[in-house]
Amino acid sequence: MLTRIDHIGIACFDLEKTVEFYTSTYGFSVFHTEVNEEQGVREAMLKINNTDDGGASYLQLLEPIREDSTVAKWLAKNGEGVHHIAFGTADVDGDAAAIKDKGVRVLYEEPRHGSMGSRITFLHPKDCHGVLTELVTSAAVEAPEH
Ligand code: V0V
Ligand code: CO
Repeated sequence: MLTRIDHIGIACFDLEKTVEFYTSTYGFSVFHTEVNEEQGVREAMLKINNTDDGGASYLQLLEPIREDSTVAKWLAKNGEGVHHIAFGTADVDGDAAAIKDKGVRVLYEEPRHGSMGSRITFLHPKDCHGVLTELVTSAAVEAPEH
């Protein structure tokens, strides 16, 4: 079950400048930074609020680290802006399978490594009314048996 907005992914050309905007304009602070080699990004997570299921909601600021990364490709086409939304779930495997059964393309066979040790997968934007959609189980959650 999808229980919260985990994060909104925002693609940018310059991570430091974009972090500076979000911290100085709104007063958000950087909770975590990370390089994800597999996804071809470096990122800053700005925590917006805690949630009642023990998780939290973040802004995820993303800068590509390679020209062939999906975010670099998207930036070249669209410029900076909202790149994806991510829903939090205690069971990314189960929810991805159930959503796949409804005819939505799930991009990975198995969830991959995401921010802060989370497990993530993506749904194809063309099957989601133009929105690249990510499903996230945070590292703190024990995966249920399947
Ligand atoms: C592409 N399209 C999008 C889109 N990216 N539409 C909405 N939002 C996006 N972000 C559209 C694009 O305009 C095309 O539409 C069509 O999909 C095919 O796009 P493409 O440019 O030809 O690119 P593809 O097909 O090579 O790649 C698109 C997909 C790719 C979605 C398959 O971006 C992907 O695998 N994304 C998942 C991984 C990812 O994005 N990682 C970065 C975040 P038209 O022009 O044909 O109409 S990493 C992250 O979030 C982490 C680590 C985390 O949260 O922990
Ligand atoms: Co994300």
